[in-house]
Amino acid sequence: MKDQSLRALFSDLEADGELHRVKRDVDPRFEIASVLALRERGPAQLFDNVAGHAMPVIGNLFNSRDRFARGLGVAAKDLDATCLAALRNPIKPVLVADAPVQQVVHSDAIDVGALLPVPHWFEREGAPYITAGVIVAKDPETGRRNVSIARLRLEGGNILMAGIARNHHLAIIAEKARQRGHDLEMAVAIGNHAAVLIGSQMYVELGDDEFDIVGGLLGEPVELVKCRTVDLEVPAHAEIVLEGRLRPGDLIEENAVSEFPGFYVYYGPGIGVEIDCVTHRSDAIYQAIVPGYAAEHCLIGAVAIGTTLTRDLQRSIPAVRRVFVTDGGMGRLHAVIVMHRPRLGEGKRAVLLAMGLVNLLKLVIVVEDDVDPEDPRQVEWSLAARFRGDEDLIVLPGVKADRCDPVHEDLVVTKIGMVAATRPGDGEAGGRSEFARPPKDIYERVRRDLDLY
Ligand SMILES: Cc1cc2nc3c(=O)[nH]c(=O)nc-3n(C[C@H](O)[C@H](O)[C@H](O)COP(=O)(O)O)c2cc1C
Ligand SMILES: [Mn+2]
Repeated sequence: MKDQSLRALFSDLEADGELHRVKRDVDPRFEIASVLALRERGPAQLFDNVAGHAMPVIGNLFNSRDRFARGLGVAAKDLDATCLAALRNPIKPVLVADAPVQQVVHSDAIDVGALLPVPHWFEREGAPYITAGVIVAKDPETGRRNVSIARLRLEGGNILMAGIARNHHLAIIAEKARQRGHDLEMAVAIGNHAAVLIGSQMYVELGDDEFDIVGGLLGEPVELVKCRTVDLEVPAHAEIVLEGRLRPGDLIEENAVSEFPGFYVYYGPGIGVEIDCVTHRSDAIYQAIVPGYAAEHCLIGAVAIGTTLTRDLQRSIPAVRRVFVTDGGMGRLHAVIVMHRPRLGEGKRAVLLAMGLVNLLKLVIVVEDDVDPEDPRQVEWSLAARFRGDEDLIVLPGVKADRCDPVHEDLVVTKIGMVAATRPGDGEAGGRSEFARPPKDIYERVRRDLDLY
């Protein structure tokens, strides 16, 4: 078995200067948020001295594709392939009896804010938010497990508020419980291996267990342990677990909360949560993910959306090589589809399919597979070189938008597709798009021996 903990990565990162230890005293009230925001794309930050708490905080851990790949133990260039393989070859979890995450158990007079160093992020948010909590629950109708992340705001003592988008499986399951007139048992795992975080974000069907994808990512079953007070199982190697109940009949007004575009939004009430038990490692580390428009928050979703779309598009359009969801598009709203010699009109078909499958997408650009979608300069080159505004642009006004879209009106938005692809005959000798290069034999010889120059 691999080390399935978050800390598995630390010594590796530290050796490469990618883990910075913040020794100075920091206030969880806005100060951790400020340091993490200012070092958004830098090394992971381990705060050893958080005012009022013995427990350290780790932040900015998975803020790049390279860091995520390291977390999964693969090369950065293999990150997408690893995710695709996991979607195709899920592995069921196993139960273990002994779990580091249950080394310490608190089961009475729970005060979540006293036990955990939860950061207060942004000025107009009402209270601190748990942002890296992986929530496990079971569908009351089918008994099938669901695993996903949703923000949890501290309401004082053992009460939290969960902010869950209505179309997410967790919200659907909570609604089923409400209709049956009871609460929904839930457990929140904090401080998770990269595989658990990415697995929790994969677009699978209601009823599909995200822990099976986690196993696929790990290449072995994820080890779970039975919770102490609820009929659920959680990753045995997590740092911290909260056990309790979602109370769908008990709504709590949220007011301002940050969203991935970087703005405050006002969604109305969230669902009340009661926590009955907290377990953690004896030397637990609290994981925090900066919410809002921050690299890590955007990236986790981007990897999952990009790889599930790659799988889905390839089913109908084999010319699709990859779907890449961009950073500037907040890891949610903009995508680049890479295609190999798309036939006439096939790029537009891919755009429509991607937008149909993922409600969030509103700008989709098609490029050919000589372009690296991770390099915005190459994508722009491709638009400058291959895109004809009159023929290759799709403008679709009045399409259903995601509620997170910053410019929707009445939940509809204009969606844009741009196809920057070559046409039959492009690239031919003597034509207008023949690449200018030195003779191939000389170029290849120099490429082979470049280190000698
Ligand atoms: C760091 C992070 C924070 C997130 N916060 C929320 C949130 O507050 N509310 C929400 O509905 N989704 C949130 N998500 C997105 C969901 O976890 C994601 O869409 C998931 O696939 C939903 O799964 P489900 O449909 O199985 O419930 C967050 C994702 C990440 C990576
Ligand atoms: Mn799900």
